[in-house]
Amino acid sequence: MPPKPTPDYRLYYVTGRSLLPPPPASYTGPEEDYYLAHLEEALKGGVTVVQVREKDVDGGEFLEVARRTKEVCDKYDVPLFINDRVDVALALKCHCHVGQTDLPARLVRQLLGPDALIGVSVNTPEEMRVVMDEGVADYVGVGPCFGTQTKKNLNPILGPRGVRAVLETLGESEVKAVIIGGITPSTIPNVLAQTPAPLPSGGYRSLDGLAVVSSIAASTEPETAARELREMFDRKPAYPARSLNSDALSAEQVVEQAVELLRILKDGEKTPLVHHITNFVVMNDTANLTLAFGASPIMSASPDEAPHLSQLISCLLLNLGTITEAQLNAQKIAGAAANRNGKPVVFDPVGVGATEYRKKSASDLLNTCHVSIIKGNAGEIGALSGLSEVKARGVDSVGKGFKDPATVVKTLAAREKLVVAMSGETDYISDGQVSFTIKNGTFWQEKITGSGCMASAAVALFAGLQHESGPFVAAVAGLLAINVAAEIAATRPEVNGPNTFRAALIDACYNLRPEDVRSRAKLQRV
Ligand code: 3NM
Ligand code: MG
Repeated sequence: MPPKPTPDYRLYYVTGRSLLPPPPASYTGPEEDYYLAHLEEALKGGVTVVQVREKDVDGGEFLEVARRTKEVCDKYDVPLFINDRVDVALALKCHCHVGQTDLPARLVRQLLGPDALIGVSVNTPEEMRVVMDEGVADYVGVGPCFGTQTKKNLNPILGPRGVRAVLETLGESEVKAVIIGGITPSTIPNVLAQTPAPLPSGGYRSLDGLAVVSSIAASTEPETAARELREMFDRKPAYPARSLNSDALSAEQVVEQAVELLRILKDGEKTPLVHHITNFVVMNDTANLTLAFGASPIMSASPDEAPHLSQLISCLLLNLGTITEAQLNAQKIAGAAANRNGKPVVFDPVGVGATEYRKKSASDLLNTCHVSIIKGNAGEIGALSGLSEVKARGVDSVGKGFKDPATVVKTLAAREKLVVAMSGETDYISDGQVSFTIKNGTFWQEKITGSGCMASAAVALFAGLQHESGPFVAAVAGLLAINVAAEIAATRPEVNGPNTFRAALIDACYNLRPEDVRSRAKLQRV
């Protein structure tokens, strides 16, 4: 065997002969060889690694398929792995991939020697830890990320955030990692946005490649399919998801940018259309508030119109307040469509700490779509962070808050690669690099229901401006606007209880001037 290569794992094609389409009219060779022609097209399109995976054939046929596959791969100088069958790998001097229930990697290494590449499937951080301790594998296949029809006896589905937990364990190890299970052009953007794991050093551990079966095997145009997958992987976004232009930005500069966003709204230069899929408690207030600021609300919870709507809207707001299975489904469809159409998604995980069901729903949602801004109270942000310092009661958080709130929001923002805004007496906002506080607002906001949801609606409409200043400034602008409006409303002579305050708040949003925000903003960098 030649010395061990250092492959490029960017596009890892696992073959699946049973998924091949019928040969096209232009193909004139023997039907049983169409597999090889199809493979060659995929290699032309940019496949960088191949694995022969044959689950239902005897050794003789496996050997023959693998031998002919190797001839094609050699022509393109692409390494070939044999799934499971160490004997076939040995006979053909190929590399080998084993699952958790196949021969142990250590034995495979003994059999194949030091120059073979060995890959192992992992499904959990614990399995990842074992692979690292053994020190035998060159790469791991992490999955299944999503549900797939391609494999029987599938392990639990990880979602991109479960894959990220495995990458976190992998850390700065030299073992490479590819993701597998339901990887298609529509899932890749989310996978690339969600999987990189923050490292203690400040960087990120990202995937080394995408592994697919059906996205190539079932394609009638394997070259085009492979090219698209490769291009999508190569275009992977930078981390953290950019928000601030410079981390030297001062509070004064951020306030000026927020003031400018409010001016754009108030001058009617832009009228963002915000799609709310929200709870029935706050729906009327948040719709009125959106309108009062100069934006337009659309309150649709229909999964059927969400894909079409997502072409028209400026921002999608998802709120967990009175979530049901049907609404969660609509939110997932709308979220994925918003990602595809490049529309920002704002998520308010209302009451996520209160029940297991809400926790699972939030996790489901964050695994299905990439969110730009999470806006929650201390209990909600704590629950998403996996902390129990602040408890939730119903949808309210109880207790004094975190010892170090700025670090909690910053850590969550860095992990999820988005902007986190935590509302409370003091608001905390972070993009994962820097954190700011806002100390505006009035005690009346705690006396009405849905003031947190109203703050999220404000954040969403500013995010809907899709201004070049980015999601961090949008989150700050939304929170400043609602809190300054609330302060002004509290000074109104007619306010003598929660209900008059609620009405005065909508009026104050309607009458809010950019200079009110400039003169009253209490924004600080922490
Ligand atoms: N291994 P598709 S999932 C071969 O989780 C395989 O280890 C998996 O097929 C794992 O790209 C899988 O068609 C099938 O979804 C992936
Ligand atoms: Mg196996």
